Amino acid sequence: MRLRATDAGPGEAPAEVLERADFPVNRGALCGKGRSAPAVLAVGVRLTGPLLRDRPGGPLRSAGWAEALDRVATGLAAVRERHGADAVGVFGGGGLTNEKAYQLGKFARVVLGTANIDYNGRFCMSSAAAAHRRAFGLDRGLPFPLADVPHTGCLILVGGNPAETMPPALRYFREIRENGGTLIVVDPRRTRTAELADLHLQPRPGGDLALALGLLHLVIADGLVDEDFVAARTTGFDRAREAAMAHWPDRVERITGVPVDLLRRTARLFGRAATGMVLTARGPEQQSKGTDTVGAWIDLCLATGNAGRRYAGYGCLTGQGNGQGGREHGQKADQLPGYRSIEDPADRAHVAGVWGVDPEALPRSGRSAYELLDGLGQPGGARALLLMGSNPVVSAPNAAHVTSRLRGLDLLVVADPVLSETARLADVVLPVTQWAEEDGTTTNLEGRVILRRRAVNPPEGVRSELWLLRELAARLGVEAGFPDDAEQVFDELRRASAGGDADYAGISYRRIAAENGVFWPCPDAGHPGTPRLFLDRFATPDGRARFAAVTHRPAGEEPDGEYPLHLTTGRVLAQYQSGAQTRRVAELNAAAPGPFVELHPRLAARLGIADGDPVAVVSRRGRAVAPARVTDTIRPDTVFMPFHWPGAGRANSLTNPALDPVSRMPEFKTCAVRVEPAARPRPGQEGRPEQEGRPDQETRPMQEARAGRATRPGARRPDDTAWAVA
Ligand SMILES: Nc1nc2c(c(=O)[nH]1)N[C@H]1C(S)=C(S)[C@@H](COP(=O)(O)OP(=O)(O)OC[C@H]3O[C@@H](n4cnc5c(=O)[nH]c(N)nc54)[C@H](O)[C@@H]3O)O[C@H]1N2
Ligand SMILES: Nc1nc2c(c(=O)[nH]1)N[C@H]1C(S)=C(S)[C@@H](COP(=O)(O)OP(=O)(O)OC[C@H]3O[C@@H](n4cnc5c(=O)[nH]c(N)nc54)[C@H](O)[C@@H]3O)O[C@H]1N2
Ligand SMILES: [Mo]
Repeated sequence: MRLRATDAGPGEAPAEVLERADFPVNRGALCGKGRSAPAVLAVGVRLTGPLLRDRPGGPLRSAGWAEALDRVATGLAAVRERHGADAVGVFGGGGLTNEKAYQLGKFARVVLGTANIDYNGRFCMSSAAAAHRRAFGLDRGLPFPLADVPHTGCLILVGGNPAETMPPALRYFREIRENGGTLIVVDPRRTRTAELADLHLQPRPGGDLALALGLLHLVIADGLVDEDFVAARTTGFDRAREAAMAHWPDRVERITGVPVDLLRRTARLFGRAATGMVLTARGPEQQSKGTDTVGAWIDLCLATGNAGRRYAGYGCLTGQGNGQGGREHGQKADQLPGYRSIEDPADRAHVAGVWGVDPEALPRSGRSAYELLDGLGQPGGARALLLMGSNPVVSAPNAAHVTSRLRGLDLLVVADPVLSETARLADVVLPVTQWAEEDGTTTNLEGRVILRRRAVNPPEGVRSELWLLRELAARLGVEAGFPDDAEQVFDELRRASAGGDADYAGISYRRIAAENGVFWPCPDAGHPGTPRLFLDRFATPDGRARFAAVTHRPAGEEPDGEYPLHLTTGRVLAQYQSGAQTRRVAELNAAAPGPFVELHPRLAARLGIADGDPVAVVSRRGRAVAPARVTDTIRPDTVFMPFHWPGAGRANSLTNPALDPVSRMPEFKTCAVRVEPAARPRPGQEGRPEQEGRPDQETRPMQEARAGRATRPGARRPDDTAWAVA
């Protein structure tokens, strides 16, 4: 994709997007959010200067950069002084470039000296990452290029809906069938992706672990195990076989709701295919057993010899713009750059050497994302938070609780291009540049490092994160080591990652530009990069892949008499994540104006609910109200809500923060709820974002943003804005 700068008036897109047919990953195709992306760069919806609050509960007012940064630096220093370094928390985002993620991690460890840094990627791919490392000794989303996908004989896509979440990649899934292969989709909903499949397995939310074990059971029973592969390239099969034996087909049908006949057909199609792939996305991963679930699907691949060879293997579909790179360079509590471990003495020494600090001075591993948020303002928890690239008021599990924790902080600092729901709660808001306005690299799900060059000028008054980290470091007494030039940061990142799992040492801006991206590991300038991993050996000490050998267990919360239904959550095509940006784009809002609750016609009839009626979804943590969308594409025992909206229809008012013991991933994909008819919220009353903030928070920049939105040509106000939060 390329951007062309245009002359833009207030509230207009400052650029247009040009598609690039020669780019190998998407072959030039973009989805609607990509094409409309310039609109979120538009001046009218952007913050154009820092905001700060003079007293708790007071209004946000405009401030200059020097005043805002002084306030942040003194505030952070005061908290550190009184409560210790770990009382300053940092929360990053998988949308940040590699350079920003790296610099934020370094800032936390070197300038603040805190162990408590984590990021929203914990809510995203952490279970797949943990399972990858456990099985293969290395975590890269795909061990092969995406372009290999159409050539596999049988693909099982578990809990992913690329038709809505990754449209540019959808053609690869279609091509499997055009090439004579089989596509099998596992999803409690018959999604647009499931419509494309040869087989659709529709398990209960949380059933994926049992399902994978049931398939492994059948593969073994049918004699479809690749004994040579298992003997030569794996360890631990005996225990995995034993675990699978306890998951016979009838039992798995009872747990998952998937008929035995479909289980058999799936096991045979996969086990007999010349090559097979399993790809997971958030469906099976965002569970309190996500790591084991992914492990069980990897076991199915290993048993059938589908790993470490061409057109076969396990992979995870990425989430955010820099979902892969964002988890490699030190935003994660337990990680240092290059995917090094913060607990490993040699790793600590290497990174401390690059940073010019004493290894002893580096903090240890801190709290994971939800635990960090849950502890805010509590004894032993952080009392100040620096937040960059996430909007947890909308996107964190158990969001009402998280919001009250954010309110209890001594100091909340939010860096964001727009006034998100979380920024509204902040004591200081720092307006920052975003993708098209700055140089930087990202790493895609294939491990391909990609360069984005600055294409347009940022609005007046906006600064880059690299700049503001440099300014804050200086105010906190660290003058060197925080350049604001992205390429300089990248060159340091290369050194910090050298010899690590995600080794970028041989990758330079020049090479990335010349080669359409470079795949890590790439240890030196002469190395070609590594598009396909594990062809000769896995990245474990003995070179063999490890079976997980796990057994089924229930979700953190299963339906019962009081809360008889499963709630699952996810995405729609036209909105992105917490919606902080896409809800500000008229074209996208017209396509997806507000939250809804999908429910099956049988369930709707039983509850006396018609399509479009307001319904309340109630869990042990809260209540959400949104219109019913009655559809037979969902299981009758399950309801679905997208999570893109704050206010009355916020799905995360309901979700369960039960955490996976390994990855610390919360259980976004299943909790127990009941559904009941509800009163329609009065227009303008419910679902408005102000509900999240203090009443006096309508700032001038916000009023301008609203005005800009309302008057933008083509801005259509959908009838049911009461639900939405345009
Ligand atoms: N339009 C759009 N695209 C996006 C995003 C966005 O917000 N909007 N976000 C990006 C990000 S960060 C991410 S992480 C990806 C996510 O991409 P996906 O993982 O494809 O998205 P989700 O909608 O969260 O979940 C996928 C599917 O999992 C199913 N599911 C729910 N519960 C279960 C379960 O228990 N088992 C199984 N097998 N399936 C289940 C849901 O019905 C849903 O269809 O999308 C990226 N792309
Ligand atoms: N119920 C439920 N909840 C979920 C999920 C689910 O499936 N169900 N999925 C989870 C997943 S996979 C994810 S990834 C999270 C995502 O949810 P969030 O972590 O909230 O991510 P975004 O909505 O992308 O928020 C990014 C914020 O950063 C800002 N931003 C964008 N670019 C930049 C930048 O360069 N710098 C800075 N400082 N800010 C920037 C945006 O304006 C926005 O306010 O949600 C999680 N929450
Ligand atoms: Mo994500």
